[in-house]
Amino acid sequence: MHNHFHSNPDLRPAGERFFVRSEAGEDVPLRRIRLSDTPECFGGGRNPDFFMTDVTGGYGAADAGETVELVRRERPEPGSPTQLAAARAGVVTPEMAYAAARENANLEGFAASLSEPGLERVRDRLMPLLERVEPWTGERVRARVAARQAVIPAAFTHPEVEPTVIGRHFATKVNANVGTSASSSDWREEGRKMQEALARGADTVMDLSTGRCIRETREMILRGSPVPVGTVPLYETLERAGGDPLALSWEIFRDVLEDQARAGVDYMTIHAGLLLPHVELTRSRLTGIVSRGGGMMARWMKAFGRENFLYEHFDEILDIAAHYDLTLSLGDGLRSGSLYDGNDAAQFAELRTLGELNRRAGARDVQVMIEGPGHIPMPGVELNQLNEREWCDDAPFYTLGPLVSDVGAGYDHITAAIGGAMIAGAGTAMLCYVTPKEHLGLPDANDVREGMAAFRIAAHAADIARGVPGAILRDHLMSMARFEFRWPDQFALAVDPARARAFHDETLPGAAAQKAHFCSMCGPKFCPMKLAHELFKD
Ligand code: IRN
Ligand code: FE2
Repeated sequence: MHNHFHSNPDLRPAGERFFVRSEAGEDVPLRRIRLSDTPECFGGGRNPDFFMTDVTGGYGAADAGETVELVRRERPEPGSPTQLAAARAGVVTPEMAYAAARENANLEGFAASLSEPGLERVRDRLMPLLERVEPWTGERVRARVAARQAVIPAAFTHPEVEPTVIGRHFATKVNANVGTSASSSDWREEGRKMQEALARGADTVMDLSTGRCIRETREMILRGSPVPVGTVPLYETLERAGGDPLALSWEIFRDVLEDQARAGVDYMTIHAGLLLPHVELTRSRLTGIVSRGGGMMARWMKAFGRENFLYEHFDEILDIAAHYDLTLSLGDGLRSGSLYDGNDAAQFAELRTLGELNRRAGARDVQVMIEGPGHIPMPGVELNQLNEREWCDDAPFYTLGPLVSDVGAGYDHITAAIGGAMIAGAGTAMLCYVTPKEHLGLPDANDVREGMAAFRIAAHAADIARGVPGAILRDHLMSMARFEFRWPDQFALAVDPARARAFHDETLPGAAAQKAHFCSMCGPKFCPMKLAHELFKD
């Protein structure tokens, strides 16, 4: 099968493509945003270039309508040492070097740009922020991977992948889910959603297809995604079992696992921590089991009175994971689906089991992330991160929100981004986005855009809380642009530049408005920023 991905100028992030060289000699894409000069009336002077991670692969560089084929890089043979095995042996892999260069994106070139002439005013303000910063190196990434505090999901079978590192010491990552359901009509639409997610900065994508054409959809996403791709293999297992949870079996699951790993999937959600005794704990819940994978496993276990076959065969799962360097994302089949059920006995019993499975995976050099909730009232959010760190030995935590209220229907990207910002501020490594369609229907491309914006904001707020080097620079540059009425710079630095520009131009269109010292919120006479400039004039 051949895929044709066309680049779309509407889906191009701000700035221009810029490459840095990793320690291993690979070109790592960043985006460079050039800012305009400060107007003379505000003292004049230049402004530094700003750099950002670029996850758009071939799409971000190609001309409009051009067909894009992703770069395919050399990958180690299946059976080679995993990233974890290499890290433990003291080897800095090209993937670690690549990921380090990406983590330095905000800082790359910034100091150099700041030291150019004409930047004195900006330099006085921002240089102190760069003084204590220690850039990432391949070696520093290696140490975190070896300590199992970070993972680099990059299967040996996925040549298109541009490696990234996930862990609480690094910038908070955001995953976007795409994929068909039985009620969606066109699986090719998922390719468009993937591009939308990348344009808005998705660090990984998961293909959660459950509808027809599961394999075609996955193949399209794998060959078109420059970021790590995740799946939930239980979904295809159910499809192969004819849609009947009672027909699920270890044998079918194992075949799906092999097939998906061979196809290039970088990480997989494995619902192995939900045990038979845990199922009983959900009887008194308000919303039972809301995980799709968890729900089918529980149905199978209860019907046969048998233990979870993913738990029973976990060692065999580890064999396959070690062979392909498949990162396991240990699933939270018992995450809470309502505030009422938040942090209950079932949820935490499963989390303790995930800790045990994490240790077993570590003994086999298999990389692990731990999945987390769910719906949790605000005062209970942080406890999840604290328990995870203690019970799962500081393995990267990957959460779905959590949603801090159950009444957000139509706006659940907001309830989830609130909890996401809180938990990532406390150390969660990756947030699974939630779209406005959550609980209501399958998201379309516009929902992907909204969900990504909400979660990029949550992740960024958390990065500032965690003191991720350079994260706050973008805010300071934005504020300078705002105070100096540099409208195009404000658009370029915004989370969704096209949205910012469109909203501004809606009421004040035209070239003159791009320089006006006010917007339509207050008008020319009432703008407080304009007045503030006059405050210290004499
Ligand atoms: C993330 C954290 N907890 C759950 N997730 C995501 O939810 C997971 O990565 C995957 O995208 C989806 C799995 O859902 P079920 O099968 O557990 O509902
Ligand atoms: Fe929910």
